[in-house]
Amino acid sequence: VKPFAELRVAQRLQSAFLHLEPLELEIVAGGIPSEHEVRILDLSLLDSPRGALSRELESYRPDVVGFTAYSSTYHVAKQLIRATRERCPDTVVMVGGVHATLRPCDYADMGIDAIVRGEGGSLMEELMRRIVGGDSLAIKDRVLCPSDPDFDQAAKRPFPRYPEPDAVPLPNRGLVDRTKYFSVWTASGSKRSKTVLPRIASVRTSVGCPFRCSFCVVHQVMHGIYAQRDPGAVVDEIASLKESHVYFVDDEMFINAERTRRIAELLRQRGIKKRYTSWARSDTILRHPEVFQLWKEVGLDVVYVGLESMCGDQLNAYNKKTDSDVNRKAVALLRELGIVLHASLIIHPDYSVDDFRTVERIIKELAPAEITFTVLSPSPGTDLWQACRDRFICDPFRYYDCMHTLLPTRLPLRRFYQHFGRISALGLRHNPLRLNRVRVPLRELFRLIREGFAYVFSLYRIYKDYPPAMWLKAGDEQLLHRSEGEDEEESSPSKVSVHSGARKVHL
Ligand code: B12
Ligand code: SF4
Repeated sequence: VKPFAELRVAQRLQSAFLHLEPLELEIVAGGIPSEHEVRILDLSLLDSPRGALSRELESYRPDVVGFTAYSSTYHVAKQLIRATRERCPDTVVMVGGVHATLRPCDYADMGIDAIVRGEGGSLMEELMRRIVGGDSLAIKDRVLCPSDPDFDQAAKRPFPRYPEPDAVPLPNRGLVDRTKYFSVWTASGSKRSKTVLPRIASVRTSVGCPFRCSFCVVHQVMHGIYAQRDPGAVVDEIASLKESHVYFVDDEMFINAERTRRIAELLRQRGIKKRYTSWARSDTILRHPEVFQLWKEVGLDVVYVGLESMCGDQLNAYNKKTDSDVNRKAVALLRELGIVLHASLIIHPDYSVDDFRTVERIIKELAPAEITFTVLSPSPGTDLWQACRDRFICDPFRYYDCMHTLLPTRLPLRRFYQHFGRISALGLRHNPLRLNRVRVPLRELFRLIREGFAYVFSLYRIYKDYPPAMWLKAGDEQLLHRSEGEDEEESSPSKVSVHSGARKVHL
């Protein structure tokens, strides 16, 4: 089960610009032996998701239910898990995903049977065998059972190592409605675009990253290891996709330029013609312009770059190991290659009006580009989170989405979000479709305008998600109004039987 995003701004982002398939659950499903029946329920697609889960539990009566969650949906996952536990007391309930990996202790008190840390697909065969056999589900540092007496100790152990990439199963992509996943596609080789909202598939060719940016959890979860799939296997997977547009969900796909060169060459040799989006660091782009040139030729349209900031001091503070000059040169190089830049910039809660004005200038400098912003937010499970514990102005689980500030803002909260909304609107106005006057199908144009407005409007209004007493306050004054208590959803218990032999698994 994939939880839905509860905060409006995350919902708007998904309905307007980007909604990716639940690859994490598809990989887990790919590891479940074929004698078991598997379903995936992606609640992020549904209008009344809580009811949908209840109905599904009632009608399908799964023997095993597996939840996934990033920290941005942990708050919702927790409620859904509790509701499932109450409704299905005999069902095996497990959870995995980035939040479970970072902080398994957060799932300890909800009657869950197993908490999976790290990669899950490669564990499923063994886990299903144990479930059928009625054996303990605990597997060293990878699967923890809160009912075990040593759970607290086990939860403090280091993150498990990522398995050999070829041990990770291929995603089972047939379990979701593939027509629902899309991305806005602003790259266009001509003055007219057939679609700017294509259906999209996600592919992961590598996991991890050798860098150690202070706001990022990737290097922690992966112990700084960069795990890479074999180019042949990657190209086979791409060739098998029905979709013509692919989003690479690697943390940094191009770290090993030789490997990505090989993937591009194989795509070309095999005549695979699709369009691609990927993430890359600015220094990687500068180091290997020829690889990006090759990738442009085989279909790379958009590169997401975590520029984060155009100020050297800030980049140093984030331990980004790049500088503003490298960022500028990478932007210029992508432009020269005809690859659309998706620039991701971090807005620090400490920003003043002048800092926001600087961002406005940067937007104009980067254009035409897709430009998006996040608010610097310590992730659960990181040192930064630990260090900031006494400074959170709100429930840091419920509001963790890198849009809602967890930390006090220098500007009054309402003012901060007025500026945040303004730069986001400005960013949207500087996208390549608009600046290059690309003609797009009318239906899509109307949808983009409608959803784009709704998204920007939701950004301006983020401050309204905090108690009114905080709206006009700035800095440590905001600390006085820490929100307390959490609403839990009520759910009614019902009985579910457990079969022997083959199991019905709900992911
Ligand atoms: C692509 C991506 C996105 C995409 C959307 C991804 C999606 N499908 O929802 C976009 C660009 C929209 C995005 C947005 C955001 N993202 Co993001 N994103 C990623 C990225 C690069 C890859 C995610 C992915 O597709 N992974 C592929 C799957 C296969 O891997 P997986 O999730 O780890 O799953 C495996 C295991 O965890 C385990 N597992 C997972 N679930 C389950 C369940 C069971 C039952 C079992 C047994 C096992 C299991 O097995 C899986 C298969 O191997 C990650 C980086 C990373 N390394 O995780 C960041 C990451 C997840 N994002 C992050 C963040 C912060 C965000 C945002 C909140 C803010 C932002 N950066 O804009 C938003 C939130 C958007 C929202 N809708 O709520 C953080 C999350 C930190 C945290 N504490 O959770 C990460 C880790 C990046 C980082 N720098 O720290 N993101
Ligand atoms: S380069 Fe990207 S993936 Fe690597 S540590 Fe920094 S933010 Fe994380």
